[in-house]
Amino acid sequence: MQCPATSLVKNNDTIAAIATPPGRGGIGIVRISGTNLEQLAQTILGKLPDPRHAGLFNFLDQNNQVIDQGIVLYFPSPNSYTGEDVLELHGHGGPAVMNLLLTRCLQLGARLAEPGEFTLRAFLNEKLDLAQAEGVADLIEASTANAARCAVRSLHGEFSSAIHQLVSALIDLRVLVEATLDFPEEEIDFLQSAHAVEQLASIQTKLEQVLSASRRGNLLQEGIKVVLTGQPNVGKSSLLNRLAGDEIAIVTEIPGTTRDTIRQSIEIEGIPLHLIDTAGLRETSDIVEQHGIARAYAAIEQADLVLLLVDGRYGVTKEDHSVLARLPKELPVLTVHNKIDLSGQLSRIEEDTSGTAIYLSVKSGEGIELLRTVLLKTVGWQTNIAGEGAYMARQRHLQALLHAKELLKRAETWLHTADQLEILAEELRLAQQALSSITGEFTSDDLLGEIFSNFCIGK
Ligand SMILES: Nc1nc2c(ncn2[C@@H]2O[C@H](COP(=O)(O)OP(=O)(O)OP(=O)(O)O)[C@@H](O)[C@H]2O)c(=O)[nH]1
Ligand SMILES: [Mg+2]
Repeated sequence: MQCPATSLVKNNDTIAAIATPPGRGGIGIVRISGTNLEQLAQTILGKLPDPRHAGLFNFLDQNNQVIDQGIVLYFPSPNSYTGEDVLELHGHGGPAVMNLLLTRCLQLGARLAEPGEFTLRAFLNEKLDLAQAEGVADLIEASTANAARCAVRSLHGEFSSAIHQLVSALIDLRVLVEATLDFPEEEIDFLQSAHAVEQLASIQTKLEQVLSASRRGNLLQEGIKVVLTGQPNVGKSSLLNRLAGDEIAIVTEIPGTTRDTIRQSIEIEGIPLHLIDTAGLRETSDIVEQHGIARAYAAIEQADLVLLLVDGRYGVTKEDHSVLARLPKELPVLTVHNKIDLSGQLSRIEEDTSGTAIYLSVKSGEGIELLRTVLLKTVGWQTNIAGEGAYMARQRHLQALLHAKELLKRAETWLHTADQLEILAEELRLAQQALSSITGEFTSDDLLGEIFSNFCIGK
């Protein structure tokens, strides 16, 4: 659901929502935010609660009948989550009582909050920057302990502060370059004596560190798509089942068993891997199988990593070579020599110029642990540092960081030649803008709408 564009404008009407999940629970919370909640609080509670003190109150309907009794927290502006007055009514967590409470708030002039609208207000009132606001949503969404730790780091502003440090170093360099523009005769000396080249190199090194921490965090959040491909009957579906620990795909000794793509998500050390089993690749006149093979190639187009399975008894055949030739050039490929129980080989990893090969038996399980380790290594996950220091970066953050990296690379060329200083100044300005988009200083309303509409209601 998309946030209406109007809610991106700083609104000060009163919003209310049930902040706890639907269903029954010990406690349910109705949360209200607005510029002046005194009247509403007094009407529902009979008196104004003390700020930031838990108090026991009756929650009253329009006839002064008690809807529920519970704890109330009142945070007057500006010391609240949204920066406005915030009132939390902690009642009993049943759908009927929660709806009665919410309806009462709406009768008193509140409007139902849009998804993420409380956090949007916090952002617009500068309680949080955009990366922190995204950290809130990512923390709620986190499905592993590692992901939760990363998200909380973003929420506490560690990611934002790394970005701010980069931006501030970049501003220093920009000031220098812009000043040099005013004295063109002395430009080389001026930049040299101010160590401009060193300043830029140090920014690039820091950016590289942030990028690497962000990539690791992004892996934790989004995981990677791994496509299993190869000739029919080599054991692709068997491997999917083995890694998933369940009989997901049909396995038979008949070549051409799998027709459709079969998707299953698993986790290795908290990293989500989205496995996609596909139809065996071969020349065929069977129309259903042809469709399956087309889907297999379509899945490969979307893959982050391909496992090319081969029968260990025959190794990489000329058919496999023609499959390899069709794969996108940049796509990492692991060759898996399966069925070593039949070929009599030992489980092992071999690395050469053509890439990494792993020998295993899906049937006996020998070499499967090795495969798990290699999978993590291939996606850049360093087990020893795991989630330490990783930032819960989203795709848009990675793109902004990569864009800034490219602009700085271009700036480097101009700086070394001390030529075309106007262009250099412009590259630096754009790099700063790219970085600032992460924390929300340069962000379009459309993007804000998209980000906040993906929150749950009540947050
Ligand atoms: N001996 C042995 N047999 C295996 C091994 N892995 C899979 N098989 C057998 O090989 C046959 C084919 O396995 P599948 O997993 O269906 O192969 P596939 O690559 O998915 O085949 P298609 O779906 O036809 O493309 C089955 O009979 C499996 O039991 C293995 O490591 N050792
Ligand atoms: Mg199969």
